[in-house]
Amino acid sequence: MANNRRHFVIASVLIVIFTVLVYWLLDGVLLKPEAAVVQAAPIDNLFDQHIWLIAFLFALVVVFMCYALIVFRARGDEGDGEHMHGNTTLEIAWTVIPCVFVIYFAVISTTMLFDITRPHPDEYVVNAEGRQWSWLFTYPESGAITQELVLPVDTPIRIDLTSDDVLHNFWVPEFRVKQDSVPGKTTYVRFTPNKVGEYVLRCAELCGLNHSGMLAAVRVVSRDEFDLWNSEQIAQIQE
Ligand SMILES: [Cu+2]
Repeated sequence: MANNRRHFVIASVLIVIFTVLVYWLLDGVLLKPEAAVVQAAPIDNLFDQHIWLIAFLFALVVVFMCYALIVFRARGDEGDGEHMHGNTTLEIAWTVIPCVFVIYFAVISTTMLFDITRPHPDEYVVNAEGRQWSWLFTYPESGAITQELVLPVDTPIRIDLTSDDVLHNFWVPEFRVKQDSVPGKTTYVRFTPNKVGEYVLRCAELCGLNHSGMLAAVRVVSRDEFDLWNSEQIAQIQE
């Protein structure tokens, strides 16, 4: 019995060490692009919690397996080991513990989804139409039509998405959020850019031959620069 406890203590310590190591490796490999919207913080936090859980589950399986293979290997004895039938405590544990994790992640994911998709009273609206294989942006406020998406920083944005043909998907990796554009209906994606910069909008729904080339420039600019750009667009329309 004391020996069993010793094996569990050693395996548990190894699991903790291995979990931290796997998390560190995954965190280094899965480099997220820089975050450029307010909504990125809770999304990245959720990613992070998932990566911890993935690292722990991987460590749990691999450490127990390797430990058993090495420590309990048969030394010259090739007969079957002792058979074990049913263990109620173990079965309850491996049912309840994963359930708790699933419920926990369901609750925090749903809460976050409601939180980041909630309408904002002062949101600035831009229409984006996806078509094989380009994007077209319309600014309802000014009537401007562009191929580049220009947005003011620190302003809640709502993009109303439509499609001219097949399914497309609005995705700027730095903005984290993602939304399909669906023929025949309007879908919405909301975010608040908080970093001035140049980004690339990529279609993230396989939409045909040139899907990978379905890109558009996204420019997040200061409020003043946006107002200037906006008045230039209005002047062009009036010409
Ligand atoms: Cu596509």
